[in-house]
Formats: sequence, C-alpha cells, structure tokens
Amino acid sequence: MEQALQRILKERFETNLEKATSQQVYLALMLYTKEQMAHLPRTQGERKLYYVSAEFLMGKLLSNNLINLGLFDEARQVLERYGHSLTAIEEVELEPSLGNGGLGRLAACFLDSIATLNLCGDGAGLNYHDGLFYQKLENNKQREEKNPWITPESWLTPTGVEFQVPFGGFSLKSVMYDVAVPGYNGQCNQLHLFDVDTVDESIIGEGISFDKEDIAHNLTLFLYPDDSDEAGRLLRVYQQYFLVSSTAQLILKETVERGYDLKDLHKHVVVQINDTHPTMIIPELIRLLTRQGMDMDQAIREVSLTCAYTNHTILAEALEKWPMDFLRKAVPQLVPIIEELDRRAKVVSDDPRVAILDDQDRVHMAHIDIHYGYSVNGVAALHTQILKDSELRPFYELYPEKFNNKTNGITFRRWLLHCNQPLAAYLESLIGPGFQQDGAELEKLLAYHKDETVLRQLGQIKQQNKVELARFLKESQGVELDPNSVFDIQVKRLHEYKRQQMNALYAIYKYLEIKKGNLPARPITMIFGAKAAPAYTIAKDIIHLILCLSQLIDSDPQVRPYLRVVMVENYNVTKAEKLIPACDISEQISLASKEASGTGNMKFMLNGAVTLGTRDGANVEIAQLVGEENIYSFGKSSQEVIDLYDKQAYSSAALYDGDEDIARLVDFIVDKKMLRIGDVECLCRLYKELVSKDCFMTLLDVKEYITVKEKMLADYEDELAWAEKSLVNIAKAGFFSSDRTIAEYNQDIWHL
Ligand code: 26Q
Repeated sequence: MEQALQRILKERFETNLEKATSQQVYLALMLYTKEQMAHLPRTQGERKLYYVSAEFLMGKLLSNNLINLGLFDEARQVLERYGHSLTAIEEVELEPSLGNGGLGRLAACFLDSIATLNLCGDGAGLNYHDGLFYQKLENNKQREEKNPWITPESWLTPTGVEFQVPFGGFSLKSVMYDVAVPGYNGQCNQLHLFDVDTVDESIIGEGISFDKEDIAHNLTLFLYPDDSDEAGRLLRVYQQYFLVSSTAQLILKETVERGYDLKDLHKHVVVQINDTHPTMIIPELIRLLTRQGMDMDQAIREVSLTCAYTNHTILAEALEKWPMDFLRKAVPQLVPIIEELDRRAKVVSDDPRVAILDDQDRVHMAHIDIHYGYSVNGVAALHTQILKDSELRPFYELYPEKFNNKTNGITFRRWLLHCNQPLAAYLESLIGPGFQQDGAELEKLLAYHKDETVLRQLGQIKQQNKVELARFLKESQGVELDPNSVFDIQVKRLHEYKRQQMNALYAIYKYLEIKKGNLPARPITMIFGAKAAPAYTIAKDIIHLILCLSQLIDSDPQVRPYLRVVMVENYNVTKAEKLIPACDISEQISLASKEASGTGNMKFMLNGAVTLGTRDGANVEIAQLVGEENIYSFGKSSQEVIDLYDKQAYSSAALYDGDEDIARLVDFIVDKKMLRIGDVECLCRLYKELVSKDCFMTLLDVKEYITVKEKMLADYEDELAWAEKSLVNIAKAGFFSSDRTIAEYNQDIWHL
C-alpha cells in the first residue's frame, strides 16, 4: 500500500507521503481504495437483485471501504509512519447526504450486508448533487443551506451507460455512475446512481431555492425532504420516474446481456421496491416488456413475479397518492397501463379500500405494489402485525400469502467496528473475532455479566467515548460538556410522532425541579440532533423550543451545573458515529404504533446504551431480547393508541385541564422567561398545538415518561448494575445485524 500511495501522490501531485497535505493523502487513499475494489471479484448468480430506492444514506466511505477490504489497520500504520492520522484524513471526506433518515440508512446497511453475504445484488438510486439540505442553527432556528458533496475526484465512477427517459413533451438523457460496494472479506457489488447530464447547480438561489419547473436543470439537484410542499410534488414524480425508467432499462439490458430471455424475467431478476417511491417501476417494466412484443397478460404476470415491496410507514400522510393529472402531465405513457392495472384489480375485488384509482382520480402507489408484487413486508414484528390487522387488512384478507415480516438490522461494520473501535477491540479480546461475521456470537459476552473487571472496563470505554464526544462538540460547535454527567441522547429526524417535544417537556420538568432546589444525583446532559423538513412548521417550532431551553439553561448559573440541553447542528451519519458510542440513555419514545421499526435504537443498544422507550417498532423486540430488567419501557400500548384514534377519544385539552403537573410543564413553553428568549409566534403556536390538538398524544405519556426516566437516572448511580445492563444490551444486539435481516430476505423473498 505504501508504494502505491507514493506512486499516486507522485503522479497526481508531484509530492510524497512526507510532504502531502491531508487533502492529498485523502485523495491518494481514495484512488488506491477504488483501484483495489475494481480488482475484487463481482458477485455471481442466476438471479440478480436490484434494490431500488430513492435514498441511500451511505455515510463517508473511506474507512468503511478500508475495513471491508481488510486494509484499515495497514492504512493507519502507513499514515502514522509519515505523521498523518487516519482520523484526521477521514475529516476531509464530505458525507454524501443522499437520504432523509431511517429508510435511506437502511438501504445503505443492506448494500453492505448483501455484498458481505456474497449475494448478487446492486442498488439503484439517484445522484442528488446537493442531497438533503445542510442544517444551520441560528437565532435558535433551523436555516437550510445547500449541501454539495460531489468533488472532481469522488467515489463516483462514470460508467458510460446511458438511457433516454421519456416524459410528457420532452425526454432527458440519463447517465449512470457507479459506487463500489465491497463486502466484508467478500466480493463486490455496485450502487448505480442515475443523473441527468443537464443538471445545473447555478440555478440554486438563496438557501435551497430553485426553479421547481425547470426539470432538465433541477431533476437531480436535491433529495426531496419527507414532507410535501405543493410546488415540489410534481418534481418528485419526475424524479421517481427518472429513477425507475433508468433502472428498468438497466435491468432489461443486463438480463439480455447475461444471456437470458425476457420471457423468463422473474427467474433471473428480483426487484425490491423500497417503500412506494420507486413503485412506478411496475408499470414501467410492463410498458417496456410490451414494447418488446410481450402481450399484456404475460408482461403483467412476469413483472408481478419479479417485484417485491417493503412498507416503512403506517402514517397515513406519508402514503403516496399521486393525482392522475400529475401522471398525465409528467408520464402520460404510464397512464393507460396504470388504468389497466386498476381495471384488473377491480375485478379481483370491488372493495374501494383496495382500489388503485380512487374516486378523486388519485393513484394509490402502495396498492399497485401489493396487487402487482409477490411479497409485502413490514420492517418489525409489531409493524407487520399492524399492517395485517389494521392498515392493510383488506389486502391481507385478499393475499395473506404475500405478507411477511423482516425486522430491520444494521451493519456491525459501520456501527461497531468502525464507530467504536475501543469497544470492538475489547469485545474481540474477550470473545474472539467471530462476532464480526456472525452477530449472534455477541451472546458469548453474557458469560461475563457478573465479572467486575469486565463491567468496569465497559464503563471505562463508555467514559472514554464520552470524553471524545465532548472534545468533538467543543471543536465543532464550541459547547463544553461534562463527561461525568449522564449522556441522554435523542437523535433522529424531527417529527411529532417521534415526540422530541415530550423530551423537551422533561427538560422543563428538570429545570423547574432544580429551581426548587431538588438537585439531581449527577448532572444530566440532554443531547438532541434532528433536521426538520423545511415546510413542516410544528417540527421547526419544536427545534425552536429545544434551542430556547438550551439558551435559558445555559445562562442560568443555578441550573447549568446540573442540566444541559444541547442540539447538535446538521445531524448526519458522521455525527451519529460519534454520538452513539458515547450514549448512556437511548431515547426511543415514539407514540406506540407510529414508528415502523427504528434503527437508531439498535445502534445505541449495540454500543452499550440502555433504551428508554415506548413499546413501539423494534423496541418491542429489543425488550423481548434483553428482558424487562435491561430496558426502561413506558407509555400506552399500540393497541390502546389505535383504539383511542378509532374512537376519537383522545383529548389533550382534557389532560391539560385535569392535571396541574402537566399544565405547569406545557405552560412553561410560553412563560415570560421563554418569550424573552424566543419567537413569540413559534412558541405560542406550539403551545396551542399541544393543548388543543397534540396529534401524537404527548400529554398522554408524559407523566409516566418522567417517572420512568427519573427511575433510570437513579439506577444509573449503581455503576456495576448499570454496566451489567449495558453488557446485556451489547450481548443481545446480534439479532439486529443486517446480515441476519438480509439472510431472511434472501431465504423468504429473493431466493438468490
Ligand atoms: C413521500 C412523498 C413525498 C416526498 C417524500 C416522501 C417520503 C420520503 C422519505 C416519505 C417517507 C420517507 C422516509 C421514511 C422513513 O425513513 N421511514 C423509516 O424507515 C425506517 C427503516 O425501515 C424505519 O426504521 C423507521 O421506523 C421509519 O420511520
């Protein structure tokens, strides 16, 4: 490696390892890694998987690629010899922010596991030049900025593969870039990212504004945030079709090149549709096959046996329904096919709840997937159960055999081996390296659950990671944290159902307690990280509340020594990798039934944090694995919540009026002290929302939340007992390896 790096540095920059800047060393390492990956064997198979997704939240690639190639230690040693640190070199890399959150990060973990298991499967997505916006925190508010990440030399490799994508009235050329996806000690797959060659970053104005109608120039500028502003919705349809038409053309081209007859498509191709964003690939494949001479019946049959759909949400507002008028304008060629699919679905069932086209001329994207795919899966046991029992019940009655659960997972390469090297090394010294390939081996750790030396060492590693996080936050944001305080962390997209506002009410509770003289046994550091969709007003108000509380507490010498509230700016994968290893308390407090799975919960657990959570999503499975004594659960059950919605029986006003403790916390949002710091309009709007609507039932669970959190903080003081909980969490995290998830996808759905 050393020689290769010297060669690259000489050829590119007329320099060498001794004199090179961090930037140059980074580039040399990247080019070297790309060379190595180009020589890896490609996975092979009679059947090939295409994982199609509007988002792939890959995170930085250098270290993970080095780890998977088995070159990480060598790289570190070579650099050290010349006075460079790999950690400093990593800083140079820009994170590609090609995802919003969970769904995009899951796709990235899956690519890692697919390659690691040597399965023949590539990803297909879009090459957004500015990805998701960059979040600036200013005047206690979020401001969005563009977030460019593509540099002249990057992990993208031009392939020369091009397709023409037809839209109503014009067509665009699609060019394909590849990002190599090496498995851990394995072979190599690709992530294909499609781009328009006419995209023009100069049309971006103030912040992230741009002409939404200038499709040829804007198509791959931004990833659309998980919320809708009307103007962008049509652009979203153009993006989706561009993705699926490019992917469908690639699939047919590759299938023919591999020597197969398109009549046997389903024997050689599996398309996994990641939520409904790529759903149009179903009518698009049918369109392309019929254009090649296949008759409609056969094309529909073939495609239905090829496509499988994953559902990631039960929030009604997130289920995509496109007005037929949008499709008539953007993709008129799909309209007759969708109408035909709708006619046929109506023959299968005349129940309007399963229709593709509804009486308002809207297309229900998920319904296309369920009628015309062979598999429908949820992402955690509870989530899949809710789909069967309520959300998709009429479909489950029609097609029970299509429904299956695949509980999410995370790649241990990134979320343990890379982000927590001290813990990974210590685990290896105790139980050997087997857990790196087989997560279940982490259970060997249970043998040490009463071993004081091990428990103390685990506490020591956590402490070291907290010091490291404090150093990072001091450098990056200028905030000083006390590593001896409890680190209580909630990081995830901002959404009312995730209930960051409930956590903020706890901050208010603790603030008022400290003011009364009830001091905590140990200082508490509450850390938040969250982006709000730019058009999601209440989410932005919640960020404002958190930042105002942070300012209020920081400037109060009576409270500041005991309580801190910190919001990390621009939360992303890179920051997650620093926050998660340093966490004591993992906040997973969504309203039961609303979080399909969550994957952050798994990352925290794997890194030895203890969960404070509702019985929602994968928290339910975490609780079953670790046992009730190693998790802090609270809140109304999903069934109770579903019943409350059904009967429209929830009233936050009644809870507020009937309970002084609750009223005191909510009232504080508009206390004089807060209004002096914050924006009156934002704080009042949020106050009103909580008192009169509270769509996600914050006030229902807030008291029990506070009680359980207090208990947890008290328990934290018994160092050994806490370390034992931490150990059990690590030991039981093996189930959440995405290697296990992917093995299940392959066994039950893909059959690669
Ligand atoms: C829809 C229409 C228009 C514009 C954007 C969207 C849109 C974009 C992104 C809708 C949803 C998303 C993202 C959803 C998501 O991240 N879901 C999460 O998926 C994770 C992986 O399965 C789960 O763990 C989380 O529980 C789930 O919230």
